[in-house]
Amino acid sequence: MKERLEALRSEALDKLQTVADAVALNDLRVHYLGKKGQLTEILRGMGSLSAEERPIIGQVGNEVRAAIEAVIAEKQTGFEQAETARRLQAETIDVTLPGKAVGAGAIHPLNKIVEEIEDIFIGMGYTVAEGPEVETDFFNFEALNLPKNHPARDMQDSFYITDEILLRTQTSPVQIRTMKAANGRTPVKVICPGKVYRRDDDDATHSFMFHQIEGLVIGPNIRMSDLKGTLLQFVQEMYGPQMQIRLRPSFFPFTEPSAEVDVTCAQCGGSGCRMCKHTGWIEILGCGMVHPKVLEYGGYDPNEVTGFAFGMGVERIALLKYGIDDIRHFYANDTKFLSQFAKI
Ligand code: 2NL
Repeated sequence: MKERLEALRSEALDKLQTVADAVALNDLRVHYLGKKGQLTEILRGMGSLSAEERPIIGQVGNEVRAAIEAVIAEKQTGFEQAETARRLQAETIDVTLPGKAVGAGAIHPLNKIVEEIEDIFIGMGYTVAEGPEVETDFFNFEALNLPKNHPARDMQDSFYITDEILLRTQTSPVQIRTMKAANGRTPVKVICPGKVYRRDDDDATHSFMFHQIEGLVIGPNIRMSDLKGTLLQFVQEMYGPQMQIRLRPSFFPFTEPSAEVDVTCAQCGGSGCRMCKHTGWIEILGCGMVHPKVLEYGGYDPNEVTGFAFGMGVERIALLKYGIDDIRHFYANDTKFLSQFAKI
């Protein structure tokens, strides 16, 4: 029996020398030392030994088990260290590699212009007001001195939802709402940015939806010179202190008198170029003194208070500022186009 035990030891130690991995190692452990393994199998024959032989064989059995276990433990440690080394190698992070850039979004160029304009007027004490894009005929036309069948309504073909409800064609209805909410109190100093809608065929300079910013000031003794000074301040903050403005007479049903405002051509500084058609001036907005009827619709007595108002198209300002040739770029959601303005 002793010979069988020693033969088992040398066979087990031989096999263990060439074991390839932890799985094979465990198979060998079960094969030699497991409950139904070779060692147990041999020792089961101890019952037939004499009382003198039994402890001797028992001791040899223990030595064989200890020898096999020792090599298994040694191999096990070896496999574990090799695995740790493999993982350390495989999972190495090169901390010197540049990080992956996160594709951060950016503010849309139109919204950026709106925010710049808002900031300038907030600096002059204005508040910003917003209102519904779906408006009633009253706020969009009637209260702006454009009664039904007024020929000026032809100027702006509109998207009607019912006879009385339409998509707003300017942001002026927000200003009428602001006047009514003020309940006759002065001063009112408000700017109203937002989307407006007109039934135009889209082309490089027209869109059925575009953005407008209108401004309104109401108070005792508000004069045209206040309007002119305010617009000059705005233009010089927006485009630079060297810029000048000029007012040309115009007509809007909701202002009297009315004017169109030109600003020094930024391209040529006023000397004349292709962009300003050799006039040195670029038109940027329309304005005027609020019509007495509009003051009345807003809840004011035109004998007590006066006011000025102005309106500008945001797309036009953006096209001029960035030298863009087609308004449709603003609505295409092309990130290659939009990302150009992320850092400006
Ligand atoms: C333009 C011209 C303008 C106004 C808008 C206005 C609003 C009220 C009363 C009187 Cl509540 N006027 N708005 C006045 C003059 C011109 O817009 O060319 N916009 C793109």
